[in-house]
Amino acid sequence: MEWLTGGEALVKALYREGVRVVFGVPGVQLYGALVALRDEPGIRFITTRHEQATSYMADGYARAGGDFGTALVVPGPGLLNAAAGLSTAYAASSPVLMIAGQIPKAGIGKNVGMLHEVNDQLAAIAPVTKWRRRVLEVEDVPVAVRDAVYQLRSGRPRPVEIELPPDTLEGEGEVEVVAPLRPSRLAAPAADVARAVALLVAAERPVLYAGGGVHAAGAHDALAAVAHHLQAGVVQSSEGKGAVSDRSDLSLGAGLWRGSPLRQHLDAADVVLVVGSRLAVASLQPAQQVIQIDADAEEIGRNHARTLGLVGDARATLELLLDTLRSSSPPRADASAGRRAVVAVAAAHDDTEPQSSILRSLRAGTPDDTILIAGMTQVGYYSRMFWPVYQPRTYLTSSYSGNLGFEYPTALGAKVARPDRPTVAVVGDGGFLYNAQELATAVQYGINVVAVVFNDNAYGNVARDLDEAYGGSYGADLHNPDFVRLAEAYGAVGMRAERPTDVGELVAAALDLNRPVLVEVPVGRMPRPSFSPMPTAPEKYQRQPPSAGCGGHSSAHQLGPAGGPVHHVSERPDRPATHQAPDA
Ligand SMILES: Cc1ncc(C[n+]2csc(CCOP(=O)(O)OP(=O)(O)O)c2C)c(N)n1
Ligand SMILES: [Mg+2]
Repeated sequence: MEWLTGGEALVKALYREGVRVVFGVPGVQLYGALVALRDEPGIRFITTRHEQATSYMADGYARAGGDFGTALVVPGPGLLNAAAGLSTAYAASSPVLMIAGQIPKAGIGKNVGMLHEVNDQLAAIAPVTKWRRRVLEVEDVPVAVRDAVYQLRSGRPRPVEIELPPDTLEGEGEVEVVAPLRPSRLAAPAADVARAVALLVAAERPVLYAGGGVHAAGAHDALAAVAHHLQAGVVQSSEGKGAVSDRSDLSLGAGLWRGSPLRQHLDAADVVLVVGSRLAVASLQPAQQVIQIDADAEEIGRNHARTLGLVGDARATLELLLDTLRSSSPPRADASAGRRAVVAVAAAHDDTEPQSSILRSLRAGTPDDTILIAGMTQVGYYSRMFWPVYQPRTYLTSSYSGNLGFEYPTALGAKVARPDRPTVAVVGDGGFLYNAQELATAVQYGINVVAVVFNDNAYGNVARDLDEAYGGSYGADLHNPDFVRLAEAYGAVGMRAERPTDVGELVAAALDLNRPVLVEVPVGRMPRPSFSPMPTAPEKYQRQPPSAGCGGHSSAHQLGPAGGPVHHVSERPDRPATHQAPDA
């Protein structure tokens, strides 16, 4: 037992749980925590310029680094400012510990109008957190931290929040800084695994489908071993990219747009082993047998009826499945030639310009272990299909949350977690100005991210949709600063590409500088890739027929999971077009 303030108890508990970095914006309700952080040399506090960046950075830190990320914000508007990042972390199943202030204890729930009061802020953030707790007594602080971290490390990783009033943070008491709980990451029940193995052994054309849960569980090696034993290729969702290296012949890539070679290959499967994905966009056929490994029992069968659920940790479950598989059947004969053929035919569709050449240039200019933040911009959307990923946790999206603006701060958080890895944010002019002020944070703390800003002076995606489908753009033109001078004004390095395809060379040079760099790439409007369906406007707005080369997609408003112009949507009328978010 120690005699501590609530703030000291908080910081000691955080340290004991392994927290070494906190992203935050201070304020009066947080002074008790802030001074305790000041006096704890083992934790780095990174002050951002807007609360939005605290949660985005914590998310990037978590997903790139593999441990949870921690943020600290004032109550009310501070927490609400940070909610967009929680939304992304929630969608991407990313473990973020949000620590929020509160108004003084006596005022909570009275709605009298105290500074930063948002009455019932627990309810305000409930939809973007998996667990929340208000802590009122100093003595309860360490247990709250322990329980919050237990939530982050057990089951499905998603954001959690604890909130503490200023009088709790500044009050004193006898406190025990309790030991962390180490949740055991259990495999699914052996009987279920045995049933799954029987299905897989009997399968004629098994395919694996990897989602973000593979990264969350660190299930990469077990996944590859199962795929190898079965000689089954691994299809990846955007979140699952990197589950298997795209240098491996086991990877079939992520190009699941309608009619794609990969889609045909997946359609031909009789059994699909799904790991850590809710199958929001896979659109499997009703007759296909799915085996779904997921830490979250609620995800089992959510998007596909014929599902055998294996509820458990993906890594532990795949390891058990592998053992059972190896003892029930010999490895299958090499089928790599067939997989290579699928990949080759898919690669031939990588032909939309300038996106294709830009991505090739960028990939050539970035080492294999580069972390790419795939932004809500044309090149970002295109990367979901065609950016090869070679290492786990090196490709981050905003998942189905689809947040514009997440790109740069998420990249900064990733770089804080992995300073050894080149980190590149692919972002549009629109998205960059959501968080351009974090250039100051990058310079202040030496977070050497390269932001590649594709500048078309527009919310280009919106402009194109409205022009092509709704009879004319509106509200999508942007006036921008001089990006090179903007970067320089912050003390970062600014570069401008003469031609879009110079981007790879510039980024390589930028990475060599090992400084915060902004590379502006002036671009024009980019064509809609053939795999990306056009939204269908009400008839009265369709003054012109959809322009040619748009893939001929029709009917329903077919949109992607992450809010980009998307991909892998239902291609048959008999399949419901669910989980589709707007293009823009
Ligand atoms: C938080 C949020 N607000 C709005 C949108 C809608 N939206 C999607 S793409 C887009 C335009 C993006 O513009 P930019 O970053 O310049 O990329 P571009 O489409 O021009 O390549 C908008 C406004 C969104 N996805 N997220
Ligand atoms: Mg733009």
